[in-house]
Amino acid sequence: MPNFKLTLLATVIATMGLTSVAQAEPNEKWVKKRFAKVDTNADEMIDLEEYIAFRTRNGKGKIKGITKQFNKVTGDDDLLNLEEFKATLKNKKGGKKKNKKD
Ligand SMILES: [Ca+2]
Repeated sequence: MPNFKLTLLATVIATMGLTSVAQAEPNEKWVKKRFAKVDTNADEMIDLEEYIAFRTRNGKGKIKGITKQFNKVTGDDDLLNLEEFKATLKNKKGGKKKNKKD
């Protein structure tokens, strides 16, 4: 049944393709969705309170460290915009998945 094998192979390749997409760098749509979730008062900026709530939502994370990171990323306006939020996500990932195909 060569056709069956071929179909199976195609399915496996397609599944792998989808998996890679899902694990790739956070895309714009995903980041915006995430941002909207963190931005609980929907003013399109994340303030320290919202950021702490987001980072400690699993009961993990130290407020002192989170505040420090927040201040570092926001610069001088004490508010996190979409670009800065994206930067915090990238920092967290650390680019370790670069050679994941190996
Ligand atoms: Ca906000």
